[in-house]
Amino acid sequence: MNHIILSETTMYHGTTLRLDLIEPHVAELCFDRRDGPVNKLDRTTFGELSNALAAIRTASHLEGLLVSSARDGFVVGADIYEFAALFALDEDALAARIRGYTAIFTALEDLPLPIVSAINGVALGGGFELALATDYRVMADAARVGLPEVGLGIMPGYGGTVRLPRIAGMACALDWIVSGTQRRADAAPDAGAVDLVVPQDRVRDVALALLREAIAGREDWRARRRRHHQPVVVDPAALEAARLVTARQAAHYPAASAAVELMAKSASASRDAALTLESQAFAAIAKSQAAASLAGLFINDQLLKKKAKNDSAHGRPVGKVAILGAGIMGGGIAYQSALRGTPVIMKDIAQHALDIGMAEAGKLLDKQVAAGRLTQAKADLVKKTITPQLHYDGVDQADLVIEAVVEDQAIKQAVLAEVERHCGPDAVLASNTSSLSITALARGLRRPHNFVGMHFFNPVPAMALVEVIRGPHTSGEAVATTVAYAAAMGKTPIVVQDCPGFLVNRILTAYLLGFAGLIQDGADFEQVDAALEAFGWPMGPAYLQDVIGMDTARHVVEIIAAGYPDRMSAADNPGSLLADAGRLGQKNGLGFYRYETDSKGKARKLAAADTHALLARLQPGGPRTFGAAEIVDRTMLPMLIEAALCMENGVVDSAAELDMALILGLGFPRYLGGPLRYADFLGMHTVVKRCAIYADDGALYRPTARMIEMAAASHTYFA
Ligand code: 3H9
Repeated sequence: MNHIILSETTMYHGTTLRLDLIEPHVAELCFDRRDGPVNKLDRTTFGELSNALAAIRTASHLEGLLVSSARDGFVVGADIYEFAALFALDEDALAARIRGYTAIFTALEDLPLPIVSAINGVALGGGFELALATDYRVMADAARVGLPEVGLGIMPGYGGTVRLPRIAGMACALDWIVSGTQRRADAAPDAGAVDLVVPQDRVRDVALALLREAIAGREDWRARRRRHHQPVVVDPAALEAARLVTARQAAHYPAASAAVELMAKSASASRDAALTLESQAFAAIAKSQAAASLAGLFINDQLLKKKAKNDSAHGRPVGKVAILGAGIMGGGIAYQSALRGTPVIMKDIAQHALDIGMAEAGKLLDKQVAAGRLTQAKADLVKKTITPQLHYDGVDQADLVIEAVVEDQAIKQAVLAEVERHCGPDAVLASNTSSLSITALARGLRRPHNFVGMHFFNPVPAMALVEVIRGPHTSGEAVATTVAYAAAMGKTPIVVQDCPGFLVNRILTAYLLGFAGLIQDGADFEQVDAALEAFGWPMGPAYLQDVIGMDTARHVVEIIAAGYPDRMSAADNPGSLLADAGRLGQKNGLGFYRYETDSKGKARKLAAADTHALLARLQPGGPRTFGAAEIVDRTMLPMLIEAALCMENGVVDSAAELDMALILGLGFPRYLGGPLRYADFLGMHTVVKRCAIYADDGALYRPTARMIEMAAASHTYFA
């Protein structure tokens, strides 16, 4: 039942917007979604917008229209939750649907009266495209505008590629659309995309005043509107630059490149013809793998945010933290915690380790200052909230204690048992381990219910993921407290059950063993790296092990493989062979590759002449050439199987969390959306069929019974 009382001035009222007569000849179209947190352009909104426009057209006394929002933001864009169903339409039907929506914006644009948008908050994607269909845009100083579509694997579809170049010029439009970045108020007017920037509380008044000027004829709104119909002046240099930038990514992320070509093609077209071309190009791009995956990642990310928020409500507040074990890792954790406002005690048994930890925190703060993100005074204050010490004083006041000593079970157990005696009875005790069993580490603790794993990824400030590992005795409150603290640090926590390798390293190990098998069968590691980098990994598996450090990578592979002896074996692991030869990767300048430090202090990767000869020891059959498709399958299939097993074993709660963990923790190619979405994209039937090709290569390629069932029933992980 609708409880809204319609006043005499209400011309139209929907659930997402309303139209009111605010002056005798002026109407206000106000976006005010009542069933959700933000104004967005979904099917309902377009229907209601269409109705509101019809009401305006029948009101012949109207002389001007104000477009505004009653929510904190303006309009956040198209409803991303509708994309899966929308993009499932066949390409022609999708193009027609989108063209239908753009026709509604065109109907707004063509109203025979001046129109001003009052952009009070974020106006992104379709939200900004809505504002571009009006004659003037007044923006709040705190608002942000932009066309972020390429970040979702798509291009603007509601007129952005048509109106922005006609209003602000081709160079601006290419820059905004290709980069996808959100623009603050200081950048928007210079670019010509908005007309005025004013304080937040003045936006509506100033927009209304501007509208009155236009109605009075002191603003030539008709001349401005004519620009929407003029051809775009092609800027060859900007076009060439945009082509160069987008070509590099086009294989996996085709949207930006397609948008550039579309704008080149439609520059001379009439507005309506250009809009038709845009709908067609949009529909083609919406069918890409990146479009499905990246929209999926947005939704996954929202789910994780919600879970962390929920945990924050159930966890204990964390006002102070203690870290045991300084060094680079401890220093990184201390920096991140202090930067986000939680003071830290950093305790170690060695002064030089404390010095390294403080130097690391200081270096990271200096970087923030140099980048203009922190003032020196604020950085100094943050640093003061990190207390390095060799004793346990004050640890009893910490709400959460993170053990970050060397990755050795006996040492960790001893340190944990000792620190537990110094902790408050309710303090959460967390171990930062990448591979040791939380169940085993909890043995010997007096309060195992307070004990949890907290696996930070290296380097801590750069890596968003934190695996929060629940042991058999860990309480819900300890998990919730750790999740909330990790989120407060600005990290993305994902809760996993204790098992060898937890989630990310377990799945990584399956991939590295697939790599090891290829090498044993004679593959050239450089070709494997090249094929997997072309497939979308930031670095191939050989290079990755060099970066991780061969000793660390080897330790992880050996421990985790030992945990799954039925399908994993670390025998003849190339990483172990190189580690035995003292080739630790980047850290000592030689691994699979050789490294030289360039003038900027960065490690430069070079070929190491003798690696092939060394690896030949693992290749009884001699060298063999593999095609890229086989290299991809032999490394990716073990990953997909391990991911499926993690789901089946309940290591993680949902497919969304598993995929996000791999994207954030491992740099899994985003255009694939994560291992499970990739399995969905291939179809489980195809995954199982491809596994059969490698059945002779061992249990690493044996799909689970559930996978076979899913293949038979055409089931997917994501709806
Ligand atoms: C587009 O427009 C394409 C067109 O050209 C053509 C299409 C055919 N859809 O992040 P928050 C929800 S592409 C649905 O927590 P913040 C979000 O789920 C689109 N829902 O807050 C959450 O809901 P809940 C271009 C959306 O302050 C709530 O809003 N637009 C959307 O940290 C608050 O979000 C974008 O890419 C959406 N588009 O950040 C904008 N946006 O409370 C993507 C937000 O129920 N969104 N929600 O969990 C963002 O960048 C951020 O959410 C925003 C707010 C900056 C808006």
